Amino acid sequence: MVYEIASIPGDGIGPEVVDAARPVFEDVAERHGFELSFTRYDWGTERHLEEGAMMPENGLKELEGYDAILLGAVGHPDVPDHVTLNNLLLPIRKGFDQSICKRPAILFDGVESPLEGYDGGDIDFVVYRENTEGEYADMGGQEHPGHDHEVAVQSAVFTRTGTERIVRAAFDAATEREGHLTSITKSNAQAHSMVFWDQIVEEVSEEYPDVTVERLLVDAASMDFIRRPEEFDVVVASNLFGDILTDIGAIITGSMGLAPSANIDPTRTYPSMFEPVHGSAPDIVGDGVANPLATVFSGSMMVAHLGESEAGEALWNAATDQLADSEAPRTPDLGGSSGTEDVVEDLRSRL
Ligand code: GGG
Repeated sequence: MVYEIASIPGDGIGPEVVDAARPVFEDVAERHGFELSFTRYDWGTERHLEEGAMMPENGLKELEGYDAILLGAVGHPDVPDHVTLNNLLLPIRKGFDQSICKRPAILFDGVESPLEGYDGGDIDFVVYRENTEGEYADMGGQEHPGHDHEVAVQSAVFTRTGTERIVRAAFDAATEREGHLTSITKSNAQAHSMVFWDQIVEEVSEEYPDVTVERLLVDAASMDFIRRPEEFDVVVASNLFGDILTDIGAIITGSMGLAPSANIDPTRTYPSMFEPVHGSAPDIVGDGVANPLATVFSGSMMVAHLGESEAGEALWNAATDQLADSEAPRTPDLGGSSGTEDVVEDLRSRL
């Protein structure tokens, strides 16, 4: 079996981690009797600076036939972030109906949390982030530039379909994990969209009598991710809240360099996309020290999504074994002094 993967390394450290992780993925595929065939697309801000667009006009059409997409990072100091996000990452998520964003936050054995008293295994939750609407809806506008009455409007969009879809996915995950669900809103202040969200959680919960539901406001949740992270299991949140909370999830579990994510089209009509949670990290570009493990964990989720669950597990275990080994190479974000390639070489020996 050959799986066709579109690789979009993107900006900054994106190419460093995606290109470094690729041989690890190819190795694991070979050992498990399938092939991953990567086609590289040099889309991103360099292209935007040279040609005026992050990707070609027919970019989505080009990607449509792939089995999956592996993305690195977007962002460049010379290009406003709303340009990079709205012209590559978000069109792919929205165009391919990748409505479910799954982001695990796990404190692995051998990794130190900045939170005192937490050891490997103590933190293990997953955030289900709504991924195609909410506060990321491209609706709004600006008027009267340069006048005192200049105005900007940005609307958030919550559809019943979109909200039910993410809430149901989170309930399914809680059922599978035999765990509980925390739903995050700001429904004390946002009396339309977030009260609607609460109402849908309430309705869907009736289909899942075995799942206990906790409701938290996003401000309280931000504190509780720090104060009692071990108590979370499956967390469901809107697009913006999910984005913010998963950065907290990444940092309390040791490093942004370890946090993976999967942008899933649950209908499998389109390719799903896998990407590290971290951005382009301009401060370390070219130093050869970017942590490739978030990309490796994302690749593990990709391979499992393709139906190769044993290979996905093998990748995940190689990375967690490495983290648990105090003699293994570590990049500076984890307190080590090794480079990206050292980590990859060691990882390949563990497959
Ligand atoms: N790894 C993808 C990346 O560069 N993400 C940066 C970012 O700002 N993402 C925002 C989001 O996930 O909504």
